[in-house]
Amino acid sequence: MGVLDGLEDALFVGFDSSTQGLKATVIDGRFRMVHSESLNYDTDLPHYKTRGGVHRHADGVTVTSPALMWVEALDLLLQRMAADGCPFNRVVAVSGSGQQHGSVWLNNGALSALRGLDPSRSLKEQLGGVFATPDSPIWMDASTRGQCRELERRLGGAQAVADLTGSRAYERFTGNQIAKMWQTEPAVYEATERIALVSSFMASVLAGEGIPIEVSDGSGMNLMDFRARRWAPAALDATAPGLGAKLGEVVASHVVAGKVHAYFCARYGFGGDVAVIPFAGDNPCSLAGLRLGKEGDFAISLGTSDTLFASVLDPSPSGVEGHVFASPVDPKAYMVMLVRQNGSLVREKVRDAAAGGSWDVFARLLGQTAPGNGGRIGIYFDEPEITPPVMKAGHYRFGADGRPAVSFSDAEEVRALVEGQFVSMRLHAVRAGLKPRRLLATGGASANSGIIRTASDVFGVPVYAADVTDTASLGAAYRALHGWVCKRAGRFVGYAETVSGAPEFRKLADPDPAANDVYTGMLKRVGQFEDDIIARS
Ligand code: XUL
Repeated sequence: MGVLDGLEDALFVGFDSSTQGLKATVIDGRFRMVHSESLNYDTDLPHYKTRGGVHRHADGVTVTSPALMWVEALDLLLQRMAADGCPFNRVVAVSGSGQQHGSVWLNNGALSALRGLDPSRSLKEQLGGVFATPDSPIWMDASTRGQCRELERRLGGAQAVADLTGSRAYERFTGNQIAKMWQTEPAVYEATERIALVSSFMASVLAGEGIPIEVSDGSGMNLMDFRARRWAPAALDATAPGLGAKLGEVVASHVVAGKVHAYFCARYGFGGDVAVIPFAGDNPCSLAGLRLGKEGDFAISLGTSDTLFASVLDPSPSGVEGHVFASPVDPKAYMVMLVRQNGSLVREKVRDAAAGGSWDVFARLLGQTAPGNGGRIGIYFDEPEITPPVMKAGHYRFGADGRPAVSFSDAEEVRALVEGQFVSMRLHAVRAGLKPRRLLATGGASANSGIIRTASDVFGVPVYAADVTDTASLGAAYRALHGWVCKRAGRFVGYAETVSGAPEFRKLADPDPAANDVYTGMLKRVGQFEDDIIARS
């Protein structure tokens, strides 16, 4: 019997609680897309007054989102899906994806409020009072530099933190955010019974109980022993007192962790026994959506942040850059990843300034210049950057002679931006020992052929794409299916075996060797310019 036999009509939902909005993708047991729906926080829930789904604080480094907005979004999204006739009664399992690192601070009454959800009142009405702080620190927050240095000092240096937790201390990683909360707002810390991630929080709302933090998302906290897949006592102790009890256990990715609460059955028509598979981070879910497994297969995700990631069996974490997470689909594998924070927001800004807001004009401008941009190089940061670690925003332009340039023509600017982003990504991939042999593109910008061509030329490898650009919610739906298949079989079933019938990828671009040589020649210069910028920031 095949692992999917009998599941033709069963449905699997993948939610994606991203920085900007909430989505859901519904597939059947034959990988057919049955339904999808999305909403945008800024425009659909304008009363939270977010921009890009976040609140940027006046200090320039603190970034939070209102946790209640995520709750209200869930009701709104499900209402829209129900109104569109989504057959919730056929759903057998749900899972989800959440922006990584963001934390939700639940107070003493929260778990009982979740258990007692009443279908005659909205989630917003019932869960408004469950937060020890209404403002959840999110991944764009860069305010914990001091806490990072302290963690590295306590654990024996950056490499020691990476060897234990998979990454050196990073500002956005949840443990450092927790240390800051304990130090600066001890009353909030004391009032907190449970610290959830965005992923485990959304799962907990759906299940009406505390769903644990899943191993791949738990790897983004600087708190978990990423090989043992449990909290590292030394990291907990170095972060805040009594932290283990506030975090709960870590849970494997593919198990049934709860069932959808009666609230959602009564309001939206879910059946009475729908499995909740632990929600994971957005990048781990994208890895699942792209079914990454083969040696040398890398994903390049071009979204709010740009990330490069792959599945590996034998990782060596770096104390300088990059992350290693427990895999969300294989209890014996790992995920390696680089993050560049200044991704699509910078591309959109340059598109607005140089191309009148049009991607078509942007593509035409890109076509007007040759690879290498006549020696011009641009490095653009609108936010503090993660890779390379730059604290101060700024646009840096350099002429062919290596001297700072005040401005570029529109065509030069567009090429400098796209080349600068990918050459930097390749540079840091090389430094982290990552060697892509093919790239699978995902995220909004993967639909842009000029950008994809440049990625292929810079890395010197072919680029492929899935049919959907949102592989995080698709991956969450695949993970719901995988969890269900494992439960039904009563054993761990390989992920590759489970998703082998999913649609093939399409080739988008093959690299041009001459252009690739030009980019290889640029690596050193870009590295030097970045090092100068880091030294000044
Ligand atoms: C990953 C990271 C971002 C967020 C975006 O470490 O910080 O990619 O996950 O949602």
